[in-house]
Amino acid sequence: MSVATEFPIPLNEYKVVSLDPGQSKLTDQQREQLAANIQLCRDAIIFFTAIADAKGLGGHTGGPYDTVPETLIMHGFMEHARQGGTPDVLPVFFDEAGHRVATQYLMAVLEGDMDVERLFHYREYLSHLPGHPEKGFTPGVKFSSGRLGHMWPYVNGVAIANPNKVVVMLGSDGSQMEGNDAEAARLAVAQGLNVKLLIDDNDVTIAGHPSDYLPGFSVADTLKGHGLKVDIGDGEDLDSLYTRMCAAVTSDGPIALMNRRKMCPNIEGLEGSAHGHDVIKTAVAVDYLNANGRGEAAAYLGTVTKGPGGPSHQGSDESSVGKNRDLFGRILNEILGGISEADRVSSVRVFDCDLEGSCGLNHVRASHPEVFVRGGIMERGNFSAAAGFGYEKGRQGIFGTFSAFLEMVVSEITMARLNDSNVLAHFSHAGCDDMADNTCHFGLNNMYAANGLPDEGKDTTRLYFPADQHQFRACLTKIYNDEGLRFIFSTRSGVPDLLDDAGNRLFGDDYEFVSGKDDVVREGTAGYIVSFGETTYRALDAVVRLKEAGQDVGLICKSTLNVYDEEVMARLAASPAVLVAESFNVNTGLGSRLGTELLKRGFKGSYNNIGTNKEGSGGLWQQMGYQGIDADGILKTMKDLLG
Ligand SMILES: Cc1ncc(C[n+]2csc(CCOP(=O)(O)OP(=O)(O)O)c2C)c(N)n1
Repeated sequence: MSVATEFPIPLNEYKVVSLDPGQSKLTDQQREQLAANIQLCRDAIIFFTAIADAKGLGGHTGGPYDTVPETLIMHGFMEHARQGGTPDVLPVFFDEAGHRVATQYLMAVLEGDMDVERLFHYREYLSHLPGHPEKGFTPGVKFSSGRLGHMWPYVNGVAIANPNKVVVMLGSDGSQMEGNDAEAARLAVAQGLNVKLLIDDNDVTIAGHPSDYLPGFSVADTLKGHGLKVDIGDGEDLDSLYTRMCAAVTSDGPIALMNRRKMCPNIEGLEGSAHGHDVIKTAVAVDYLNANGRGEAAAYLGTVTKGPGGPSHQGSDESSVGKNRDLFGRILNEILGGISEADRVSSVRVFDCDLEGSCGLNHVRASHPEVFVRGGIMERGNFSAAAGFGYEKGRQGIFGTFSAFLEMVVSEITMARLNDSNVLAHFSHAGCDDMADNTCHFGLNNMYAANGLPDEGKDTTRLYFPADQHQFRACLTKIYNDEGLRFIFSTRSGVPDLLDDAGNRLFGDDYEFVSGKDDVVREGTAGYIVSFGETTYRALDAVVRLKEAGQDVGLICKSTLNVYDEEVMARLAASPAVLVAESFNVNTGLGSRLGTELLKRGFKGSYNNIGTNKEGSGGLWQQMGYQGIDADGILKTMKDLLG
């Protein structure tokens, strides 16, 4: 059986249609082949993204499905250029919405850079098909993308470097909310760059429809305001899409084609729905594939089972797992519920950046819409708005997004601090645990939030990364009323309850969180591991096993990351060995600082710090082991340290 026929969508039937943009009308034959290609590719995207759903790996279907027509027309223009036709088109499908990575994997197969079988393994551990495109990591993938608003400015530079080529970028209405895109528009216009934007204007992002939550916002009018040429049309009308794309590619200078369509056109149950943004549910995909004559693909989906679960751990209760990122919103609701409505409205605003449910803010939107701001995908502006709301004593802005995007607001944090603002910021998806989205979505540099000057103790900025749901609750409740900038971190993954030596909850009902105080999880004479967040229960498993093997290693849970608990520091400074185990960047995390602080306090022992140290592996819980920061990795490093 040939390679192509083993994949149940016959991608070997794809025939690239060489398209001369100088001919602005499709011939009947071109139209027929193009339409067949579009259907084939859309079916393939449905199929292989649904495999990831069946395996529990998440992903995105609607975005790449939507943009197939413009992608394949571009493919035709690129083919024409490849055969020596004009204009010359850079053969890269730059995409500012990196979650639409399925497009890149599909095109890599159609271009012959990747075997079609690889598509069975989208987002799987070690498959090299991560949730966002990573240059050089996947055969045929020519750029990295995944943080919205980061690609157009970059593409401008590519266009400046390639003055004789047309450079194309797939755009999205979500990505266009980011301020970077406004900056990029101005540069593209001022420099007359030959950049062509194909914007999927489907009125859908994660949290809903931009026309509902950002009324007044129009991508087309925004871009026109920057002086950009804009052409609005129906993305599903193949003839007019083709004619508009020909005009764009054959005229000089920048232009944005607004390709309007409902999300997931012709997918029953998803068309026009915000759920179309996510991975298609296997059952919906089965119905779609059957309805489109792809019975074999539908049948295959029925055979796919969930991927393997992770290892078990000693020292924690895996029957009681807390999802702290979700709990954030639930606990916040409890706190808000205890404040009178008038005080709530005058003293609190909660700013979402389109990730609502991912950071628990959906609960606040449901219960307290009076203080909820649906901010759109505008982290920098929303963080500053939260800080501005918390400009006066007695008021605070609450903010939520993924930890990866903390890197975007570092400068805003500085200005918020210099304005004595009160902000409570929740950055979920810290570290790398459970992150098939892979490297660009890892939350590694969270310590950048502690970017102030000590100034004789005046800086009240605090960073917190609680280790289980009970510590998270105690922490959030306690710090809610504090002043200044407070950052609280959680992971995508759930975390089990930590247990003491006797098997009782470590953070029991009587536990009181004290900012800046570390918790001694286990005492040890041979050395200590210092950990926090989701790495703590893994470190505890290592400690239990080390003790069993006769090495009396202790464990410190350091949930306040940027304040040193002098009692614990004295204990560590007197210890023969200290290992920091964390999922932050090994170069910028707690471990990169704690050694220095220990030396200042007379530490003479052995020291090491482990954390995320290489680009991701795809998959879920496997990411931690890949980085050497699962229980086995921590155990091995501690053993080596003890000698
Ligand atoms: C800087 C940044 N903020 C937030 C996200 C999380 N995120 C991923 S996709 C998405 C919504 C994107 O909407 P759109 O680009 O219109 O894509 P579509 O829903 O059409 O697939 C968000 C908020 C991100 N990837 N990057």
